Amino acid sequence: MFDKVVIANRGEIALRILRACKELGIKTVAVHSESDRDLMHVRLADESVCIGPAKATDSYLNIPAIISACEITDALAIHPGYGFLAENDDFAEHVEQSGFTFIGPTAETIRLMGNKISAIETMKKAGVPCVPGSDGSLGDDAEKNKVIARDIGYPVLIKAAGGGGGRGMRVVHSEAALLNAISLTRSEAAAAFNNDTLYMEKFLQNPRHIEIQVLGDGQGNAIHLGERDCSLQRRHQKVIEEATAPGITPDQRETIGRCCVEACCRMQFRGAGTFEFLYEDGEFYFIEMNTRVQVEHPVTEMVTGVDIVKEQIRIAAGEPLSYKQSDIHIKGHAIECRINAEDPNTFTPSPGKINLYHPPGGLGVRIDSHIYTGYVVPPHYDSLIGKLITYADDRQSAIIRMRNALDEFIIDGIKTNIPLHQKMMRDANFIAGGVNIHYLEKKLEL
Ligand code: MV4
Repeated sequence: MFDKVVIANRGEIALRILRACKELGIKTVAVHSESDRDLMHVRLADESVCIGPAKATDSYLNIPAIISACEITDALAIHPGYGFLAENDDFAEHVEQSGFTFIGPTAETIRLMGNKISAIETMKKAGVPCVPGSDGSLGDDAEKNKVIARDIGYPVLIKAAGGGGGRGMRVVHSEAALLNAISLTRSEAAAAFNNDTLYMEKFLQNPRHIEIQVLGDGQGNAIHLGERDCSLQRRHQKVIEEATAPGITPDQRETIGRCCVEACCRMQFRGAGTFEFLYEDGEFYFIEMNTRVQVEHPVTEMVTGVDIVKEQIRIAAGEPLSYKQSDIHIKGHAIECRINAEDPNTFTPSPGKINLYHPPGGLGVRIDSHIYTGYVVPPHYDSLIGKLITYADDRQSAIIRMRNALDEFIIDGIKTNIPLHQKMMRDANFIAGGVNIHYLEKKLEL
């Protein structure tokens, strides 16, 4: 096992990684920006290194500064968390070339999954169900593109190979609008991703977003940890996630889970990953794979008992997976509410000093958060200040537990979206379960 690990992130996930390291007996180095000296994990880490100014490009995205921190502290590995450099293949490559271990997949895997066309091609070959689409990139031949769209059937979606997470997409409802949509999306993609490669998919109008968590050892062995439903989102930011997904049967879970495992084995996937699917009319359609730990990983941990971050670290150290598929038993139900420092009505960020922090507790209540009374939420980063997760035998009980936990939660001094979550936990359609990706935005319009 590693003697010392650099935590190349901030906030709640940095604290989450620190806890995993401590359980594994690993020393920790917190690298932080000038505005993050008072972060909880910086206090708790064995060592800390300031790597630059508040602006992320000068600190958390500063590759040489992070690798230097590794060198001066004699750390052996870097955990990137999520966001920032977590899915940057050049970073993974630099880390390894400098003689350190990147806690995550190989640079090659990150690159393969970062290009959405090569990701889909890989999955299709492995037998993972994908959205009907162009089977590769769109060329410049207008007539050919019309034929592709006609064969798929309108409405279609033009997507950028370098996009993902909702960036670089355009819906097309008719042939009359097709060519213009392609050229507009192409120039946007060139500007945004420095890659104007596009592909086309059938546009699914009312899907749910369901994703499968996997772990691979990089030697051709892999397991899945079941699914999460992440349909409750606003502007591609998830707000509430849960495991299991309402209405998904054990048979469906096993079938789609096995497809993902097969794909992981074939690409010798190493680390923790997530297969993102759209789910509509009882069918799963692969859209993207994430090669990092995700914000919502706790709901999977609660229903499986697997510590995903500890597994990431063990895998990176070359240990075999701690579990066989037959060891994984999904039990109960978990819900996560993302707590953001923002106005619950306008969604404007609300940084500032937390005058009083009083978290809820009790059986089946988990909080992953770095905040404390007196902490000042800086304005430079995203507004996530913590995650409230409840676990219970069944979904209804997890919702009741969440309602009570939210009602107990005190965060004074800044605005948070707790009132939004309190409303959602009393929403009849959410309680019924299985709402689609448009539900939250439509409800907010009312
Ligand atoms: C889609 C889709 C409908 N049909 N692809 C948005 C984020 C990116 N990961 C993929 N996205 C979508 N791809 C097809 N063929 C609808 C979305 C989409 C979406 C997906 C997941 C969660 C929230 C979403 C919100 C709007 C659109």
